[in-house]
Amino acid sequence: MTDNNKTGLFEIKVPDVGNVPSIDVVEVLIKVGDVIELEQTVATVETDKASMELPSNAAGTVKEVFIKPGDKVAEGALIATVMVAESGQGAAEKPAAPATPAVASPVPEVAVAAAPVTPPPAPKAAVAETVAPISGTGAKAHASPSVRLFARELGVDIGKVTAGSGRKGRILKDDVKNFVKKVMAEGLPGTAGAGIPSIPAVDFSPFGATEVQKLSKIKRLTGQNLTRVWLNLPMVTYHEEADITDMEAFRNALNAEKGKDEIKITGLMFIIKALVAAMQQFPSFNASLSSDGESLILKKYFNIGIAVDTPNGLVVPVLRDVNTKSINQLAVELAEKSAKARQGKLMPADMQGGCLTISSLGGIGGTAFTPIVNAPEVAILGVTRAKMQPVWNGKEFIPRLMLPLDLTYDHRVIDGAEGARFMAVIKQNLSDIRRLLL
Ligand code: CAO
Repeated sequence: MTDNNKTGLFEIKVPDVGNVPSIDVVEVLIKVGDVIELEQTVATVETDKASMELPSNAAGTVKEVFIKPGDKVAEGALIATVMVAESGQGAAEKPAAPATPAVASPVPEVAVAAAPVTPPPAPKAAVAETVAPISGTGAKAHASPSVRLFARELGVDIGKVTAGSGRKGRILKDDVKNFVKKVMAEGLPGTAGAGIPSIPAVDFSPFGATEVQKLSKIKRLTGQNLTRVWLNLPMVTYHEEADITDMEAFRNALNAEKGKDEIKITGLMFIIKALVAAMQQFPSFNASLSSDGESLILKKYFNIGIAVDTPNGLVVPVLRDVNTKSINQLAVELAEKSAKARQGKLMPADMQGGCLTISSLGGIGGTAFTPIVNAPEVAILGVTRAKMQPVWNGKEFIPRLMLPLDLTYDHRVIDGAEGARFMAVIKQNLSDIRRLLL
């Protein structure tokens, strides 16, 4: 720093903001050659407790700028140098004393809306001017910390509010309010739900004849639910195979004992049992994420949803307290519920309270698929068709019946390793069903 009275090169430094080790530079509002005024905001910064505007303690021409957005700085770091003329517009009124950092006090803003440094002209932008297309970049938004805070409180991405009506296009509170009003009334331009671009309508008539078939109510509701889940959950699908040769032999033996009119046992009953035994070992699979995403709600009951294919679409009746029921009971109950489902006679209560869902396509075929979690459940087990395969036992290849399993889980709740361990337990349980007695 030079002369601390009227002229010379002045340094603007990061002030004492309360013994904070690292300060994030959010925005730099000056560039070399700018003529700035005393108290004009030169940068906005954020600490873990507050965001604040740093005012200039000198009026003059910016000579050099030493920080950029994204930098982490400490108290006392040099922000810029300003050349102050002896008199007139560029004269410094409050140069800092040379012995102390040449900074003016920051204006901490947490929840208070501070007035802008210079009074803004009356808002002039029409609402439409403040709404950027969805691809608009938020990084360069020009707004004070209080306005940014206000936008954050409303869940508004400040980058989508452009052409602010303040000085030099600065975004004001009114611009944020107008943006919210506009979005509430019309949605974001060119977007469908969740802010993603909609698929444009296509006229197929130039290509050939078409016929419009209305979707069933179940299909429409299922579609909405699946879309919601797809957009909200980060999902991973993990694939595994279980050797069910011995299980199948036992199942066939049991079915051979059954009378002509008795319900036969399918492999699905063992899969349900194997799944519940694994859920008892891994409580996070028998859980839902709280709506604020901060905690897990662990369930002490074991209800399993079974996806059933019906002429009207997919429905998921729930088998309750599966841990207390025998394989025969489950076979009878599923036969009843899937028959009701196919006749469209399931009541809402039949489909509520599930903890985890199984989607079995094994009766149809397949080698693998990626089912979608039935949120707020945290996972879904997919099953496709078992087939005989040569398996190496250390000495020779032997024919074994292998069942493909697919586990999709909500990665916010389940880690990859946990998912793999969970599947390993299901695999063990199915490969040796005596384990289900343990
Ligand atoms: N591998 C080989 N054969 C299998 C099998 C598998 N994984 N799963 C079932 N089978 C066999 C059964 O043993 C049965 O054989 P038999 O006729 O010789 O006894 C036959 O396939 C038909 O079984 P099923 O489908 O009637 O009975 P299930 O208990 O296995 O399944 C139900 C019941 C309700 C789940 C099933 O009928 C169904 O609707 N599945 C479709 C689910 C669906 O659409 N999921 C997709 C949802 S999108 O995520």
